[in-house]
Amino acid sequence: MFTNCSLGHCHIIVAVVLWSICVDSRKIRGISLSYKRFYRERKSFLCIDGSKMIPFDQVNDDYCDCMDGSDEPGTAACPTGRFYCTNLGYRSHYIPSSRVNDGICDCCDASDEYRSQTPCQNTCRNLGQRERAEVEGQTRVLGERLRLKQLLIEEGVLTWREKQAQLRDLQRVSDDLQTQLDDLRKEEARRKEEADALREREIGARETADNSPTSHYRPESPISVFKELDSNRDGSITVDEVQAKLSPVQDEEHALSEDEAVIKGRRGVPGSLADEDPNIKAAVSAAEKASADLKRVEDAYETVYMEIRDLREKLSIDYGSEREFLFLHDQCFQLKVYEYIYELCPFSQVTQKSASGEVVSLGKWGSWAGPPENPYCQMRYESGEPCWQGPTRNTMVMLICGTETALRSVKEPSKCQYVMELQTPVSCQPALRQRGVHSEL
Ligand code: MAN
Repeated sequence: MFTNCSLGHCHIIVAVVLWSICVDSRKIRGISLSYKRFYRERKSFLCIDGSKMIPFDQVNDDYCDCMDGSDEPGTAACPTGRFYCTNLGYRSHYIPSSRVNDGICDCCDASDEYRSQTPCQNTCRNLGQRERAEVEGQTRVLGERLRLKQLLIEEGVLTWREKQAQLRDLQRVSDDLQTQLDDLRKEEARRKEEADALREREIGARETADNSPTSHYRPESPISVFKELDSNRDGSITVDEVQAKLSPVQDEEHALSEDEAVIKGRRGVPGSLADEDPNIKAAVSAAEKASADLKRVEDAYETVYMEIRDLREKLSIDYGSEREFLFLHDQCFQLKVYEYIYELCPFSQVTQKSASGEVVSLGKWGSWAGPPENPYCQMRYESGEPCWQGPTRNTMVMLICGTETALRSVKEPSKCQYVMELQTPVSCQPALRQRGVHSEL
């Protein structure tokens, strides 16, 4: 190409090339790709805010013409201007244009110090590599945490199903015990009635015998006599009680002997009839057995009832949209901070144990307390032990993402108001968008 040209022609070509490089570098410096369309070389340049039209060669001429600083993207001339660091291989960003050629390397590609004495190195490649490695590391860790989260969700689903099945079984046991209770109550009532009827019959027979003209003992009714004699109301009559009731006071001569007291006592004591009559004895022991059977089943029913109640209470708690927090139930986490040992039992309570061993409630499970878009990032525990001359103790638990599930920190930002951090993979969220390292050309 140059072989045929004269020296004069060559000078012109070199001048044109240098001019175009100069114009191009002036035009391009400090502009992002997306803004390039505003700086297409024409005769004139319209300030980006539309406020002014200037000749194009006044762009980046180190004199500020536009109010918005858009005519000087590559110089420090405009106070409101901003310089775009392309930073190929790393992240591009803007810096205030006052930092252009100020002797400090701001852009990692050194583009902001194009006319300064400072020898800036292009460090974008190294920075980019380091950042990519970091991002990869974080992505790997997050991936592992999300895998753990998935396992805990699956564990939660299984536990939930197990608990539901357990509840159904307990309900069946409870229904069965209820039926048994109905039968046993009837059985007990029947047996007692039988025993009472036999006793009444026997007592009636004895009263008839006692009403004979030779008898000087006139009981009103067996029960009232029993009550009369049973002075300490313990349900049994002792020889001393009979002697005390039937012997004239301070009259040694007419005092009842022990044998007389036993005989007289027996006449008014329905229970003791069983000792004499085998039929009554059998009926009483059948009634006692029915009572014991009933008591046994009542106890079993009570136990099952409590288990059902606890299980229902447990299943009524909100464990997250995928029941991902269910695994925290029945676990407790401790952390020692200064002289206190703090314990968080999720969905149950928070306590503070002092060096002296005193345990103070910092609140009972209240509710999820995160913002509407993420309610499961905070838990509120309320109505703990009242604080001396202060409020009731309350605790806010912040759930944060981490590999292990553990209590990470406890603070008391204001008196008797506690804030804890519970770390768990269940609180990890997939990254929406990683900040990518710039690859704009
Ligand atoms: C105890 C602890 C503290 C609390 C004070 C308030 O010492 O529960 O956390 O601040 O009581 O008197």
